[in-house]
Amino acid sequence: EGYLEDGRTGMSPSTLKRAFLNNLFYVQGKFKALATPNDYYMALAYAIRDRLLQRWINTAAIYTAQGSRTVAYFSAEFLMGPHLGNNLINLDIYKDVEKGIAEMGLNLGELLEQEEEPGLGNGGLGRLAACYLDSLATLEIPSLGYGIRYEFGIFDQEIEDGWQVEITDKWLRFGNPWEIARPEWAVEVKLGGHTDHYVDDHGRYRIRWVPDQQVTGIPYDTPILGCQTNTANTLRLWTAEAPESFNFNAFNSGDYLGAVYEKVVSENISKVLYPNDDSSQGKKLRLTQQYFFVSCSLQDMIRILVGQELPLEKFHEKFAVQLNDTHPAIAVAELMRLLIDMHHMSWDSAWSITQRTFAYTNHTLLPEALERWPVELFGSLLPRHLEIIYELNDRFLDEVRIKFPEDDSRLSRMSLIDESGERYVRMAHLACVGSHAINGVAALHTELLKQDVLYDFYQMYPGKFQNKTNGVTPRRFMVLSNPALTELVTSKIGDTWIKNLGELQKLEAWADNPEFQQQWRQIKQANKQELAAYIQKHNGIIVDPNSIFDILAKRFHEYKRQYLDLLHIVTLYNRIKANPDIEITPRTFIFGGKAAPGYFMAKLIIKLINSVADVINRDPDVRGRLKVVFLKNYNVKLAQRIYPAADLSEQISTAGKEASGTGNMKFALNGALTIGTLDGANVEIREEVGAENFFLFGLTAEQVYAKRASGYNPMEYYNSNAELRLALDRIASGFFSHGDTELFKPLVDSLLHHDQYFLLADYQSYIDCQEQVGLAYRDQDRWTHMSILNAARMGKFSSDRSIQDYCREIWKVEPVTITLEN
Ligand code: 26V
Repeated sequence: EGYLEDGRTGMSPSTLKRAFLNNLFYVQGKFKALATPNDYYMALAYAIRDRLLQRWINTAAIYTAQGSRTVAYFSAEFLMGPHLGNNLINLDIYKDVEKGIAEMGLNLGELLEQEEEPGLGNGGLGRLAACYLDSLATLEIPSLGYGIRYEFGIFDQEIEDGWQVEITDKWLRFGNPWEIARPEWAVEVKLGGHTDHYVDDHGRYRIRWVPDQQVTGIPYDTPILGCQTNTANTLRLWTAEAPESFNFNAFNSGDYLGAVYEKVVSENISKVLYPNDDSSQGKKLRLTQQYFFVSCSLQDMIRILVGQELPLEKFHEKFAVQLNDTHPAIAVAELMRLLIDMHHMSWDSAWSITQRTFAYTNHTLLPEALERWPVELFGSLLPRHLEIIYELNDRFLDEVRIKFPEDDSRLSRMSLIDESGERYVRMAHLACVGSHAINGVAALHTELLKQDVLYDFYQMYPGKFQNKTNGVTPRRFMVLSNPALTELVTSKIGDTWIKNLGELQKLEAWADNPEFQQQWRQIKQANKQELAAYIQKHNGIIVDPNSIFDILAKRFHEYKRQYLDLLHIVTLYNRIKANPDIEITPRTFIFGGKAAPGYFMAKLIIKLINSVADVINRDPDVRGRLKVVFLKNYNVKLAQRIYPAADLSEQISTAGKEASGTGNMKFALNGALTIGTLDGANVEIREEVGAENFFLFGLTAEQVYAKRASGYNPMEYYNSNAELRLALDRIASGFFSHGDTELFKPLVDSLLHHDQYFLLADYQSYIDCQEQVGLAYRDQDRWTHMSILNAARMGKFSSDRSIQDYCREIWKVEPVTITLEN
């Protein structure tokens, strides 16, 4: 004793406390009497950041010294969620810090609430990228996440008169303690203009891109700490700025306003995240964003390679690049351009390196979400890349001709350019041709890719196709968000399950133990009470924690069928109205999720949920048996409150439409039972937990295809099903809209006349299945048994498993152990 720990690395409670108070004084410039909750949050964040920096610097030093093979995860979205709590968990000091903070008369939970979450993603795809970074660091895999530092992330959702209203997400307004700007590693990105073909001094034929605009990319780095390891990897996000010298001094001297305008235009590139997750609208700014971050990242990787004195020919040995959907697929053409035009490599060498570098993950089967860019727009922004893509296409179609002679329709189906009408560049085709591996995100999804969306590419390159079922990190979605359950589990099976989720299986031995069941139930009950308090505070609605918490939380989209859940609610309500004494297992229906701002039907469904809630929640006939709640602004923070409190997880997409789903995994990990279709990862979840522990309903993907092919007529279901008719008629009648029969007409009509997503076909099966849910819940021992088994059998759905599969089967990369020398 007597030894004073270093104030910036020491982990003992007294050192942490000293660091916290130091930061309050020297960073925030406050003392306790004047400090706001945000000052306290900042003081703690900087104390934790110091601990991360030590690990981060050691990690970087070791990777550099060893020249380690590195994964580069390219993603237009990283939906990270708040950092502070997660870093406390991964540093394994959550409890100590909570205690120390309490000793100073403060509450850690309140400080954590202060953090504005970086919402730099729309939903599943962006959150998956965040889970993968957590697992890469935990598994000690050298890796970089590359993306865009949007100044405004996904909009904040307000509800006004039942309608969604979008508010700008100003997540940076109080500063961001988790990032460090690295202006010394800025890169230049060219845009627009034309190409010049010329002969150089050595008589070689060359091509030069003469752009009409240039922007600077500034990297901002955030450390990504692994769980109980010294590894701290990097998330590197790019901000666009106007360059000092382009057009400004040279062309605009004297034109101050013109120069400032150029600056504004440049900085627009990283201004805002596109909030659509359903359709590619062909907006030039979106393509500019994609090219901007991809070009910055590839140039950065070349800088790293050269810095380690490795030749460009080893690019693919140093880096494995994963393309998170087609958003970064322009990387295929950009790497070719950099290698050929900038570094004078031959086409064939460059192509071999490119194909060996990239792998592509597909995340959607929806045809409207497949990205394609009008050729003219593409060429006006990226003239050189368009040339490269044409050349690639010529060579690729020659290959197709050799493998499948005399098959013109195949050539036009597979071409990188869609020439059936207006001409488009097909980004998924570019990604397939430029990658050595192509994967779907759940077993069923990969099968459907092979049979349908990418059928021709599967025939051409069967060896490229693989499945990598998604996973989620148990650190954020169990240890951090459900501390009571974590403690109970750990008291029975030790804590190694946190990094080896398969060990949860040991809980099966306790599934019928009455005392364990009782503890399990009490924890769920307490979590439900916490969510009930949140609901009362934010919605002013009192809900019964003894009722089934039946939750649907995800982006709003017709294929996800929030509307089907609503038809069930209206059906139960109609039964009560017809027979006020009917026995119904009490339920609280909870919805959360955002709709794309331009998605009319999705927004109308939100309005309908709120309208139904208004009527049901105050109808005395219901006598508290049903409550309907719409929680506004569903984001990572709110999700962490929701999963631990769920009894029933709604995973009810039309079979064949949801690529995987990941919320389904987070709910089940926290002991919710699933009601779901055979879609995405639901199929594998049901396989793992056992059919008897899963509420299955609805048509299979195959049956949906067959029905569509043979001519589906939703009106037949309406005419032959009295309860369904009553539910739809009630909505149409104006009952939920103060007599207005026009308001919800588009919703009712879309079901009766099109029903693209087969709600009416699945209605009765869903209602019957929900009846079984209600009955099962009445037998609490049986329900608890099922709940325990669901959690115990989630081992497969850890993102650690997914990442291990990617490492072994696609990336061929090994862990590197980090020791703390400094
Ligand atoms: C798509 C698009 C389409 C073009 C315009 C902009 C834009 C922005 C984002 C997206 C993302 C849609 C893809 C997506 O989020 N897919 C989801 O990926 C999850 C992770 O693999 C998966 O669990 C979900 O089932 C799938 O819908």
